[in-house]
Amino acid sequence: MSSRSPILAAFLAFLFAFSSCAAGPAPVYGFKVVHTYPHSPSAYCQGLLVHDGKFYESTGRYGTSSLRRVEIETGKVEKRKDLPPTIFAEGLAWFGDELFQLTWKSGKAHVFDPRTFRVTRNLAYEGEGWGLTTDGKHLVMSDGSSTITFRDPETFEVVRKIEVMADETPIDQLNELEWIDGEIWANIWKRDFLVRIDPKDGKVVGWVNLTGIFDNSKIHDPDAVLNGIAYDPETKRIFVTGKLWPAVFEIELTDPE
Ligand SMILES: [Ca+2]
Repeated sequence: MSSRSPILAAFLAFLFAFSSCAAGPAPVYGFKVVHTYPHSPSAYCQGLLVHDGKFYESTGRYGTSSLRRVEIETGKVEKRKDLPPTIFAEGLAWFGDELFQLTWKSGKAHVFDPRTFRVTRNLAYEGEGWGLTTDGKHLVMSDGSSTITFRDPETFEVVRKIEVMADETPIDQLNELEWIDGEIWANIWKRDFLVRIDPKDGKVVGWVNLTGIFDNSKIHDPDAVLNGIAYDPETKRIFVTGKLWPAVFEIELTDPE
């Protein structure tokens, strides 16, 4: 019995509660794995994206934080920049010709040249940094709460905020993010579900139940949880992984349960 079962049971009960709401619950999609690719088991994934057929990954924790470019098919780390041990790296987004990497509690985003991995500038923000993605116009950031913040990529100033709500309930602990076909998809810390969010108003429009995609009980680390979503708009492939997981899964959704 894995230690996360009680959490999962509570979350399923929470989802079930919505099914009795008059407004009707958001659909809960299933999944099938169409490909499994290797992933470095020492990569504590905090951010994952696809650009030009490669993964770009941000890994976290103090002492193991890095920025990586990874070959999708082999998991080979083609380029890597290790960050100082005082930095706990978080979400990652590609915007324009730059890579933006959050830090957890340093209040600072590093901006990298994606070719050299050199830091070209730093941006400041208040509060914690968790997940990051882009809608093509702004950077879209989570901070562990139920709020998602849209920011100007030039200045990092807040443009607008949404609160993620499933009917009347705020969904917090929003973690890694990905923009997929006009929606924001988010990991929720220590949950096996992805939440699909309408970026206009924060309304939850769906869930993806990834229960059973990987048995993380073999990794003796309570933080080795599902985290990391990447979408390749060119091939319409969706990838998910976890912190310290040895695999990245390419998934397709199946009809709602
Ligand atoms: Ca992502």
